[in-house]
Amino acid sequence: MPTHCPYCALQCGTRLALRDGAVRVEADDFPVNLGGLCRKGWTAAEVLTVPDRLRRPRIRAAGGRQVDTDWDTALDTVASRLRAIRRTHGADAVAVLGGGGLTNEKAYLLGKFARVALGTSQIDYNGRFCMSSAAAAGNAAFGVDRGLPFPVTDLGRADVVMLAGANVAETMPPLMRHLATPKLIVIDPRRSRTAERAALHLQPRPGTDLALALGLAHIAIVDDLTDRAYLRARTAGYEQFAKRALTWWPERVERVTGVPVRDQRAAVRMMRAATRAYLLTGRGAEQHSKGVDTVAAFINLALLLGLPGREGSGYGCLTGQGNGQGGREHGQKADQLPGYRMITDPRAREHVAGVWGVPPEALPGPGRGAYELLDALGTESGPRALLVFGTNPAVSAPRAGHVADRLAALDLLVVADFVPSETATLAHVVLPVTQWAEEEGTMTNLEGRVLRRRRAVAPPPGVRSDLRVLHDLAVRLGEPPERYPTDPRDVFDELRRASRGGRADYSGISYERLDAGEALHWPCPETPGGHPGTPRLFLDRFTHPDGRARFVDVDHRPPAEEAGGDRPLYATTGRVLGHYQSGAQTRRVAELRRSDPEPFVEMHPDTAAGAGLADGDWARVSSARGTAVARVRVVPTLRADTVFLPFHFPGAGRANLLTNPALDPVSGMPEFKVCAVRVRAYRGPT
Ligand SMILES: Nc1nc2c(c(=O)[nH]1)N[C@H]1C(S)=C(S)[C@@H](COP(=O)(O)OP(=O)(O)OC[C@H]3O[C@@H](n4cnc5c(=O)[nH]c(N)nc54)[C@H](O)[C@@H]3O)O[C@H]1N2
Ligand SMILES: Nc1nc2c(c(=O)[nH]1)N[C@H]1C(S)=C(S)[C@@H](COP(=O)(O)OP(=O)(O)OC[C@H]3O[C@@H](n4cnc5c(=O)[nH]c(N)nc54)[C@H](O)[C@@H]3O)O[C@H]1N2
Ligand code: SF4
Ligand SMILES: [Mo]
Repeated sequence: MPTHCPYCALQCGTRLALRDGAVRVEADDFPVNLGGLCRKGWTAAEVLTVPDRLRRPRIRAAGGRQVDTDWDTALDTVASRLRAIRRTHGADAVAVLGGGGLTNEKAYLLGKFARVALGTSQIDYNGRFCMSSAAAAGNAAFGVDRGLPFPVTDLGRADVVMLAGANVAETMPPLMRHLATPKLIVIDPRRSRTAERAALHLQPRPGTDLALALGLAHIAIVDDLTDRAYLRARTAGYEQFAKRALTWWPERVERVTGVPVRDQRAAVRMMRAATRAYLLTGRGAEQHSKGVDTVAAFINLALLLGLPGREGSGYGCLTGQGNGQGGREHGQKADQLPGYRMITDPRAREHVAGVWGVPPEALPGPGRGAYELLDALGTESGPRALLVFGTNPAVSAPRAGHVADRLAALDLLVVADFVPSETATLAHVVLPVTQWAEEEGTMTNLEGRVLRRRRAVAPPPGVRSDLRVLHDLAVRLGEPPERYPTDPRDVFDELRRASRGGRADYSGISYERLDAGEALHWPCPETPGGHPGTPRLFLDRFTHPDGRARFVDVDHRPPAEEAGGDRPLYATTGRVLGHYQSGAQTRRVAELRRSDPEPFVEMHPDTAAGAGLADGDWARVSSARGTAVARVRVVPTLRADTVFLPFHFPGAGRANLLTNPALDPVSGMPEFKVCAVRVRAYRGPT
């Protein structure tokens, strides 16, 4: 059975075989993975049958313990409490948090359920923590937000690829097959596994990429390395940005970032000398309180070099979650309706309300971004109830200790999941759902290509699909049953209509076409002959009405928190190969648990010695928010002013006990990638 890996946005092609009643994952020769998989993909089937798989709904009993219950009791309880909360506090007292791992169908129905069945404006999703900065910058520069506006197979023919804050050797290992030939320029404060493969590694202080990108732009302009014909023909706003870039001369940039002038020059020259070059950003550059401006500065650099919209070259952002791309198009984002329409646009409201069979005025307006939503839970003016589908914020949200307190302050927390995640264990009601290999649907990968997820095995008795859960709840809230279809194909057909004419137009895509093996990238409008989809955007024009890409005038600013005084170090956070996100899934897989069993903190030998620590010791890492306990890994190639913690571990090992919820003013992205900390030896129990 051909399908795709349940985890990241690469959506590697897999085949599921049944052997002795158990599902085995085999690699498929799909273009993005070329027969390769990472160890998370190989072991993904184990999550289907983990011993603590949720198989029955649970409800919190007197005394606080969760006990098994039946579906009717669970759903009746949720519906009656939601009705009561709504009656007393209004519709916005009920909130919804979705996820970028949900299929397109689930993301779509969740948005509709929130806006119509609950009538709430308070819905957002974990993509706020992931893609939101790149999305905002992409929209501003190009007029549309599709992570990669070209297929990943194009990368293999490049001469040079610059990766700003992306560690693809660990986060998308099979992508490295496409990066074997190009020379790599990697921008990362750590000598990551990707940086080890680079021809040139720039190692900035965390939180200074914006200055670095401005500095590289400065060199391109002053050394006459820009593509003037391209700038004239295809861009707008160059003059103003050029004035800004001129204030970021190389020595100033070296002082702010720590990147030597000669490396800055080498990077620009390598990019300019290439016939085919790509610039890609990852979360390292994006997860900052200035993430949008940082991505805009990198896009400006790409425009100076004439890369976007040119055959064989380009700019792209590496989308992270399995359906991180589709998840941001179908209306689970606070300000969005399906088809990547804006909820404040009267024409968009009219179109979508028409598909949903409700008057446009019945649709609520925009709600809060994910962190603001979590921060408001249980407060005077905030939501009293939260429904969670496909995210584990007790581990993955910034300032996680505070977020756990907010979750605990709710009158009602409902979590739909297939494992007892750290958030599910806090819930009043837990609803057990199906997972990838047990269900049908579609996902949109990092290239904007729509893929089919296929059912290979029957789900365990007693679990329901997310679509069914939404249907069952909506009906109990008084909605007509046919408004919430439970067959993914029916939901997709409605999604096609809702997206028609929007920026992310799926109306020409069907299960039949996908099942026939067609490679369909959105936009794919419905046309008489069958639109072929759009693997490469921007070759003729950008999506702005005048067809031009925009330079956005941005300036550097320091991170929200600088190291100094009794917190002399920068902490940054990210991923390791063996675990996925909050770890709710991968920490349950024996092989992955063995390879990465416990929280750790990477630090330079001098930093460790200064704190009286040696490799293998336990350390307390403390920020203004809290303290995380992690085992020391001494890494001589790391900057001495920086420590790194993966965020995959629960409890006292949560990196997010430290992180700063300073938000980007445009995207609402928190500053996951830099905060000030101190490190001390830990001598307590582990
Ligand atoms: N193994 C694994 N793979 C995954 C995931 C996972 O959890 N585990 N998650 C998926 C998801 S949702 C996402 S979003 C992607 C993320 O994929 P990536 O963006 O590649 O992942 P990160 O490890 O968060 O960050 C990348 C690098 O940024 C560096 N960095 C930290 N601070 C800075 C900075 O200030 N500037 C720069 N330039 N770099 C900095 C880190 O050292 C790190 O090596 O991965 C996807 N793939
Ligand atoms: N410090 C720090 N924190 C970070 C980041 C960082 O780099 N540093 N990165 C951020 C990023 S980029 C991301 S994407 C987030 C991710 O963080 P989370 O949103 O917490 O991601 P997951 O661990 O994938 O959580 C998904 C949960 O939903 C469940 N689930 C999976 N599929 C489904 C489904 O189809 N239906 C339902 N109902 N449940 C499902 C899983 O079992 C799991 O419990 O973390 C963010 N947090
Ligand atoms: S790279 Fe991503 S999609 Fe591919 S096997 Fe690994 S986790 Fe799955
Ligand atoms: Mo992500």
